[in-house]
Amino acid sequence: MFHSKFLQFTVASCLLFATAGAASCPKTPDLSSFNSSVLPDLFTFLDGKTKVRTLEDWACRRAEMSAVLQSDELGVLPGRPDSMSASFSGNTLTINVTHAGNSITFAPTITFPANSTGRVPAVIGMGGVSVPLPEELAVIEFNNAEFAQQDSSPASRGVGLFYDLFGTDASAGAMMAWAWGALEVTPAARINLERVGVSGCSRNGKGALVAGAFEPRIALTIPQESGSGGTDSWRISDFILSTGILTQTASEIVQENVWLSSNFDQFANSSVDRLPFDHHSLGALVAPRAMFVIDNLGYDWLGPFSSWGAMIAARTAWTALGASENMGISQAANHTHCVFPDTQQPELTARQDTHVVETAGNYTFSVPNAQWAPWNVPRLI
Ligand code: MCU
Repeated sequence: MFHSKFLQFTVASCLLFATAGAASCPKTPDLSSFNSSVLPDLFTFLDGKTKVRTLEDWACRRAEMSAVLQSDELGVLPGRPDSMSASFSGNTLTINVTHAGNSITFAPTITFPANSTGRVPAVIGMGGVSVPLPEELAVIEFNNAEFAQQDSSPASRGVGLFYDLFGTDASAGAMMAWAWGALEVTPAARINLERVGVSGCSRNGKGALVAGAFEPRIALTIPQESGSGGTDSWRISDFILSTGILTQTASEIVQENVWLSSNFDQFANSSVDRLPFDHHSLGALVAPRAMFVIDNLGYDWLGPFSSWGAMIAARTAWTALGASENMGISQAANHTHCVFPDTQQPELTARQDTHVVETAGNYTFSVPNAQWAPWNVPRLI
């Protein structure tokens, strides 16, 4: 049953974190010799010495992480297009976008709740939604693969509507392209823009996380079984593989698909320790907005232990911001990939109701926080 707290976290209070006063932020140094075998400290700037102590510091640190994630891994998120128009007919929202002389049209479907009137909260389905949703929500089906193809690497590189608009040499990998497109959808009539969530599973769960991380208008992010390139840590996944458990790593993922910018290849093909971030940093960009991470313990390839380590580390951002109740992680026992199990329903419902879930399910690994995230968590005010 739907309760009003679902997606109640309004975006207005998050805008502080969306932009940082670059002038007063510590300068990011040359990072060409950066190397860290543990997850980089969320609360120390990349100059290696300046600590994050205040909310203003966090806005700067958040901007720093966003910048390096874009430059080294995901590619650049473009700004708003030159012009855009949208019309809604039947269940179809037709969006025309023009930028730098290029035009595209795409047409997500929006299913409104029966008999709904006025503005309603919505969830953007990144390639569809595979978690049960309260019936009071509208569902926006975003065809992410049309926006940026994800069939194979390198053939899918630069293919799709995003690249028709911004050029085939745009640095954005497919996930960043989806993040851009997903939010062009939300001006739709009758959507309550302060109550928009995003969800997707597996490869589309990776995309849901990136959209939630980079779009401050998203109030609730639900990455489901997103694995490597999603909620997993590059470093922890490499470690797991080194123990003989077949887990997807950075060096494999860049061969498989084009979810990431080609700028990432240099790190994936040498050492992920050179990355001045990991996916706890990506997760932390969502804070303090709501996030519910859903994992499946049944597939080593998806690295659920890596996800747990990264997301527990990411969660320190919510703790520092006094919003830990907005971030939950749930790992269920083995079940078919992307088939949401009944066992997680109470947690999802609780999440939807109150944003409070943190459950390890049948998890058997210990969480080596001290090893991977050896930092103190400040309380930022
Ligand atoms: C979990 O996401 C991916 C995974 O990264 C790929 O290696 C695998 O091939 O496909 C997964 C997926 O999207 O399954 C639907």
